[in-house]
Amino acid sequence: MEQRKRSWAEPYKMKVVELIHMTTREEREAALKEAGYNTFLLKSKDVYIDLLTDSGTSAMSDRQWAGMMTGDEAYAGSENFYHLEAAVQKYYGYKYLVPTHQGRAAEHIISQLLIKQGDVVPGNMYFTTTRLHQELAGGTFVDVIIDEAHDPDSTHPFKGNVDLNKLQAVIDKYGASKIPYVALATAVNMAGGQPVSMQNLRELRELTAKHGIKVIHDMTRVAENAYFIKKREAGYADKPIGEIVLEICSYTDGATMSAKKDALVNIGGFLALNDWALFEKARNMVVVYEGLHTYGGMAGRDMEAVAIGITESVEENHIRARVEQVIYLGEKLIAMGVPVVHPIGGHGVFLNAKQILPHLTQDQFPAQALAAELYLDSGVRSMERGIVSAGRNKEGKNNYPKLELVRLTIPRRVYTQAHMDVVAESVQEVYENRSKITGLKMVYEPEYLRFFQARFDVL
Ligand code: P71
Repeated sequence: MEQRKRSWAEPYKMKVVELIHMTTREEREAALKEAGYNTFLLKSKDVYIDLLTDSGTSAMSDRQWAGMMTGDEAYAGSENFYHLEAAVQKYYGYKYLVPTHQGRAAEHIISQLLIKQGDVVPGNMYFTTTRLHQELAGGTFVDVIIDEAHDPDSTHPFKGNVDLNKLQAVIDKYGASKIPYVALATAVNMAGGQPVSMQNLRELRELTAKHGIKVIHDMTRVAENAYFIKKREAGYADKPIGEIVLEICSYTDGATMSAKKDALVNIGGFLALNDWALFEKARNMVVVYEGLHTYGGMAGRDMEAVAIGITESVEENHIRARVEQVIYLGEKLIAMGVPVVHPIGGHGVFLNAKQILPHLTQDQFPAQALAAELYLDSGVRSMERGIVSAGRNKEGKNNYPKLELVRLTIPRRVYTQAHMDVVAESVQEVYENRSKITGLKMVYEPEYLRFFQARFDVL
C-alpha cells in the first residue's frame, strides 16, 4: 500500500513576535541607491524578509532566554563557562574549550598558532574570513574540494567532500611539514551548504594521520551536515543526530565554531581542541585578543545561551524542520524553473546568477545585480556569493570563482512557510524579467573582505 505523505511542521509555537516593515518600490529604490547597491549596506528597517544570513539571526527558545537570566557575570570562573565547556565535551567530544566572541576570532587564534610564513592550508573550499586569517598568518589556501562542488548542476549527495587525490598531490608537492592542518568544513557554506560524508571523513582521517597532519574542523553548521548524513548515507538512517555529530568530530583534532549558526544564538563562538599543549597556547592568546579564558569576549549570559542552543541544535525535530524548510523553498524555485545550486543545501538556497544573467560578464557583478533586483522587487534581502565575495589574490588580481551565486539564507526558527512562498514568488518575478537586469560597476572597494562595504553603481 502506498504511504500517505505526512508533513513536518515547526516544532515550536510563537510566544513573542517582531513586527516587520513593508516598503514601497520608491522607498526601496532610494534605499538601494543609498546603500551603493550592496545589500550589506541596507538598513534593516528597509528590509521586509531578511535572508542576508543565518548568522546570529536565529530566534532563541524560551529555555535559552531563561538561561540568559542565570548569567553569572563574574570576571573569572563564570558558572556559565563550565556549562558551555560541559556541552562542548558532551555534544562534540572535544576536550578543551577556548570561548571567543564569534567564529572569526577562533580562526584568528588557530591560524596564528599553527600557520608559519610559507605554509599551505588545504581546505574543502574557501570561506572568506577563514582564508583571510590563514593569509594574514602567512599561509596560502589551496582548494581540495571535489570538482562537483564547483558545478551548480551536479547532484552529488556529498558535494562538500575532500578530493583525497587533490590532497595527496598537495602533500607530494609541498611536503607534510609545510601543511599545518587541513581546514575541513562541514556543510560547506560557499558550495551551497553542501555536506561531507562520514566515509570521506574517515578516509581523510586515515590519510592525514599517515602524514602527521592535523584536521581542524569548521563546525559552524555541523548539525546540518549530520542531518544530510542521516538522510543520505547508508547505515545512518536510524542514528540520532547527536551521535552522528559526535562521530564527525571524532575524526578531527580541533574545531572553530561560530555559534551564531547551528547553536542558535545571536553572538558567540569558540575554539575547541584535544591537544593540551596547543590549548595552553590558545588560552594564552585569547586573553590578549578576546578576554579572560573563561569568557573570551562573551557575557556569562551569552555562554549559557550557547550551551542550551547546542543541546537544541541536535534535537531531531529541530534539525529536520530547519533543513526541510530550506528544501521547501528550494524545491518551489526548482518547480518554477529558476536555476539554483543542486542539491539544495542546509542553510539556504543559492541562485545561479551566471545562468540567470548570461548577458552579463562576471566583471559586471551578476550576483550583486541580481541581489539588488530582488530587493527592489519585494524587499527581500539576500547576499552576493560570487566575484565580489571572492576578492583578490595575493598579486592584487580579482579571483574569478566558478560559482556566481545569490544566497537566500534562512534564519533558524524565524520565518514561516508563508514567508517562503512570498520569497519564491518574488524570485520568480525577477527571473521572468531577467533580460532587463543590467550590470554594475564597483565604485568603492575596501582592502579587506570587500563584499561587506563595497559600493556599486549601475552601468
Ligand atoms: C554567513 C557568515 C557570516 C559572514 C561572515 C563573512 C562574510 C559574510 C557573512 C560566518 C562563518 C561561516 C563559516 C563556515 C566561519 C564563519 C565566521 N558566516 N565559518 O554565512 O559561515 O564566523 O561570523 O561568527 O565570525 O553569513 P563569524
